[in-house]
Amino acid sequence: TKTNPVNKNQSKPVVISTWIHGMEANKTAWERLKVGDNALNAVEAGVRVTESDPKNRSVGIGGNPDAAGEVTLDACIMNHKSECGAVAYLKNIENPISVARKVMEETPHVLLVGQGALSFAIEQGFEKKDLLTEEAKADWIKWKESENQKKPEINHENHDTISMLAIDKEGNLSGACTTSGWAYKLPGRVGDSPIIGSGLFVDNEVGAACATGIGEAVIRISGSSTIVELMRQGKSPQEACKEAVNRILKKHKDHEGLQVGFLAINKKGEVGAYSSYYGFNYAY
Ligand code: SD4
Repeated sequence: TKTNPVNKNQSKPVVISTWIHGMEANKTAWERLKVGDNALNAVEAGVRVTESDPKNRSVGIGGNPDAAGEVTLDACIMNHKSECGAVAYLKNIENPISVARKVMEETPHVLLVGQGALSFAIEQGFEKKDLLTEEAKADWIKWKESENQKKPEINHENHDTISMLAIDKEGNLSGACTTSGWAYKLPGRVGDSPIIGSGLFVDNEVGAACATGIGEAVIRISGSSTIVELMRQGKSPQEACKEAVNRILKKHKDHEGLQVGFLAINKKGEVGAYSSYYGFNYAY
């Protein structure tokens, strides 16, 4: 869209998130925001809803596994003070976003991965769980037996990370991003979603942005921080998202299956979104 109709009556607080599952997640975030809770608590509570939904096949429990049949999760969170935390290649924990928040609040680090992230989560009291549901396992077995087994599955419909941005009553911004990543990815692969600046970026002076889609493409232009910088230079959230998508398209010869989508919000609570494929939607 050229002009975003939701901006006409923009006011604070506001919460936006990627895809249709964002409706349920936003509801929970909104419960917090409307009573004056801060944006950080809102985005964490919001995306936890999607992580804990076993029917969602690309986030948290029930997420699609990697090529070896293991569910490995990536997530990050960032607040209005530019504090951030992230986990990558995390197994057996239903709500990686809350582990990411603990990394931010309880350690001097930003990103913990793999076994270290899991040990940290357990130390922090998170419960170990089997994340591979029967449905996800059955589909993985089908994929393994299929002819295109060798290449990871590219399909713009199977990318549905939840990324969420919020501005609270005080005008402070926060964001969260969480995913099981690219279905049947190579074991060890990490995408954009836990990478601060790629899957998510917040600068409380300017705005915030987040991504969904093929992480490799988002990382190549440092997607979310690029959008925030474009807004700093005066672009609207919508214009900034569009420029980021166009930059990605320019850098790839083959656009087949190249789904990337961005959301952005500025300090006024104006929002924007843009994607390389039709059919991208978000919840406001
Ligand atoms: C990734 N960006 O791991 C994630 C996948 C995704 O919607 O966004 N799915 O590359």
